Amino acid sequence: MKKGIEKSEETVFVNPYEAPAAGRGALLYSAKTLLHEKALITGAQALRHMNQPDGFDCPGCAWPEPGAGHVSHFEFCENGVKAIAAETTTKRVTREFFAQHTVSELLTKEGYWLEQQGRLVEPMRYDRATDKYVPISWDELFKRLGASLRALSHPDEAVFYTSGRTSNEAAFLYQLFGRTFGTNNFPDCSNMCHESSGVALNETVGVGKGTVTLEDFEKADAIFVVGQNPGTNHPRMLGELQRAAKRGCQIVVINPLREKGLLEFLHPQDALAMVTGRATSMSTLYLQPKVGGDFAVFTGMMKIVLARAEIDSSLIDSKFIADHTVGFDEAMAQVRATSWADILDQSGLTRAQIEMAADVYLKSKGVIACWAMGITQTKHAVATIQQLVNLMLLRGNVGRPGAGLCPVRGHSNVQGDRTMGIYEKPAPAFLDGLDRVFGAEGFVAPRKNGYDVVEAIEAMHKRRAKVFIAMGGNFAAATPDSDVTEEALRRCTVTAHVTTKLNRSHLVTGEEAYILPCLGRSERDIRGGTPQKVTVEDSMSMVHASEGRKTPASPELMSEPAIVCAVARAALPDSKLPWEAWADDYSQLRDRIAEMMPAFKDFNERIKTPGGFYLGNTAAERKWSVVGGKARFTDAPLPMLSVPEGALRLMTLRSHDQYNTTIYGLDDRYRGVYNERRVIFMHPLDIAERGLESGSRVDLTSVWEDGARREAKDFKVIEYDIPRGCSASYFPETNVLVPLNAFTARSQTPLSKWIPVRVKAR
Ligand SMILES: Nc1nc2c(c(=O)[nH]1)N[C@H]1C(S)=C(S)[C@@H](COP(=O)(O)OP(=O)(O)OC[C@H]3O[C@@H](n4cnc5c(=O)[nH]c(N)nc54)[C@H](O)[C@@H]3O)O[C@H]1N2
Ligand SMILES: Nc1nc2c(c(=O)[nH]1)N[C@H]1C(S)=C(S)[C@@H](COP(=O)(O)OP(=O)(O)OC[C@H]3O[C@@H](n4cnc5c(=O)[nH]c(N)nc54)[C@H](O)[C@@H]3O)O[C@H]1N2
Ligand SMILES: [Mo]
Repeated sequence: MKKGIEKSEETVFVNPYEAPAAGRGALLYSAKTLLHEKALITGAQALRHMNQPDGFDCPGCAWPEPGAGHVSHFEFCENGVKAIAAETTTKRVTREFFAQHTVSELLTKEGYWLEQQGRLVEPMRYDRATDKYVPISWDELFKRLGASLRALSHPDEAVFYTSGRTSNEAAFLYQLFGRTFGTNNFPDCSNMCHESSGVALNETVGVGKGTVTLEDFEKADAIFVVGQNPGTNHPRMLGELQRAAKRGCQIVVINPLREKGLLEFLHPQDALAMVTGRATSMSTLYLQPKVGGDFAVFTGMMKIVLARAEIDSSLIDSKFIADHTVGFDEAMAQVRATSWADILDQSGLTRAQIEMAADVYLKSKGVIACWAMGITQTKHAVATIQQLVNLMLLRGNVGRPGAGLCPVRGHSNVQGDRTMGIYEKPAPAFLDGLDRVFGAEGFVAPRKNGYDVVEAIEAMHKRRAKVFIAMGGNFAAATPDSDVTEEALRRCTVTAHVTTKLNRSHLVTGEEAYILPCLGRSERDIRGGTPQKVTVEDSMSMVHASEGRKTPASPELMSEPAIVCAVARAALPDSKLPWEAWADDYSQLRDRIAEMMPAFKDFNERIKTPGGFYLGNTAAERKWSVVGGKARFTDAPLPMLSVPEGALRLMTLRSHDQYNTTIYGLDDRYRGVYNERRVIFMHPLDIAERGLESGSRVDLTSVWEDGARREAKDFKVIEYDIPRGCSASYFPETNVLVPLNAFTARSQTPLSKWIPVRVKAR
């Protein structure tokens, strides 16, 4: 925030970044990123194939690509470019590199530095005697890993983690292997991400996914963007919001921080706008509740809807409520019983502000509600999402054109991985399907639920789990309570990572540790003499093919599906499943998936359509797969949140230059932060109250009921337009502050957006 900001309760907002979001800045940064990665030629070539019908899927985020009929222009964003530059970099982590650095030495390096070293090129084994990674042949690696798995006294001693970039084919094979081995231990990044959305939506509308498609965005009269920063994290979504804003759709933002991308936007591919510099102003209304205050906001809005409906009963969709839902009376009794005093106290907003949001809601026929981590990682995330569902059901805003629920997913195939069975609590129907299709080959699915992320850490810490295998991701850096998590990994007998680039998790080794380097999305994958495709599913249930064209970073790299098949064969020498055939021809596997899941009927045929095919969504058709066959209103009371005296609510979020734990650069352009990451955004009065000033260096300690000391040192204070009592900082640096036992009720998602912290001058 600029100097001269008024230090009053009524903060005057000054834009930290003068130019509109995206625009020329985005183009300039894209070119700089490619140059920095020394990937200008290869990266630029790869980009030509990204998100094109015969190309590969952008590994950035899960926002859909424009579907069939729309795929004409070059649809990419600055952060997609960064993801591709990172993958197509010409830098390499060679055996010489590992010979020069001990693992202990590499552990002292920042994640940013590790990422900068380039692509991993050959399989490696950790040699404890020299504390170095040394080369190992693929054959020997699979043999050892297989033997370690077979040596376990129970299959549940193995943990199979998945990050969300993994393709449908690799994910399906991975879960089939794990379940053939005998366990449902499939923790995944979803456990830390949209798990709360899955739980909340499954219970209320019977499907754990969003109910809208891109077409609904073209028809909506209002879009609510709650707890989400699309300017950085889903830049292509800004295009949808811009088109919507231009045709008069109302955009309401609910976010404690003023996020640049949600205020105004310049499309980098809009030539006229680029020349004139004329941005689309995005939001009709920008509300800044306290961190964790959303439940109160939705409750207040519902109180207003109910009050107005007493005068004009057409304001609620009584027919929809009667025909399609249960629980309306109880839920509304709860809303009526909640006092305005509590709503205003918990939200930190005025009644007039909540009234404005309710006005937009009531005047709009079709409303879409979008949300992401600003809700899912808060203390009462599941109940809060369900309160939003209540609000939407009141006016029948689920299951009709231009309206619906839109949890905006993170990783590009995180939704597909779940569809493919990467889930520690698989639905019995899914397991029955596996038994039906693979039973003849001796497969029997284990029925006991497995570990999620938090439980997996606990199990490894207590040595109940011993072999940890990761399909991508950066488990050590992405999870809470970093010190505890790292100790848990170190107590394993084996840690093994299928990965493209070096990260901290590879350095936090079990007794034995392996690096299994794999192909990235943009790279050509030839198996059995034929180029192979994989498939992914986006945030709106569109499944499409992805085929890399680039020469692989090294001839030694294996594809993720082939690696899984090889590990499976090594661990299960007697398995009758055709691992070798699947490794060489993914279409044979797709035929089996089609046989198992009706939504994937004619799978191989349908991925030939540009843009792919829609999996369908029961809630979008107003078919409710909930017990009783109706959508459910829920009646949770308003949670009364507070933090100890003097503490601030800390939310940990992403800068513009990072992809989760991968740090591409040190700037957060839209928030006006350059060349540093250890910052904490605070309200001017909270700064003054602590005798600090803008630029002061501080240490952060979290306050949690277990009384353990958790500290993150040396952060710079930045004045920001954020409500009193709230603060923000980047992850993964602040993950040391998130206690392992601090998670959301029912979804067990770590409270990355709800950490009470004390801020002290150094
Ligand atoms: N470039 C880039 N793209 C990404 C990622 C990335 O790291 N970089 N990560 C990917 C992944 S895995 C995911 S899950 C998504 C994440 O996408 P987002 O959910 O947008 O990610 P965050 O940076 O965590 O931002 C959360 C937003 O929630 C707000 N917020 C925090 N607490 C609250 C609250 O209590 N209430 C409300 N209403 N708002 C709150 C914050 O101010 C912030 O604007 O992005 C995906 N895309
Ligand atoms: N405090 C705090 N913690 C958080 C969050 C937060 O907001 N705050 N957000 C949470 C969320 S939403 C998520 S999704 C998780 C993310 O958790 P993860 O998914 O575990 O972490 P990433 O940083 O996305 O993983 C990056 C690594 O994936 C590997 N990789 C990249 N591309 C490929 C590929 O094509 N194949 C393979 N095999 N590997 C690849 C690279 O080694 C890279 O270093 O973090 C969570 N942690
Ligand atoms: Mo995520």
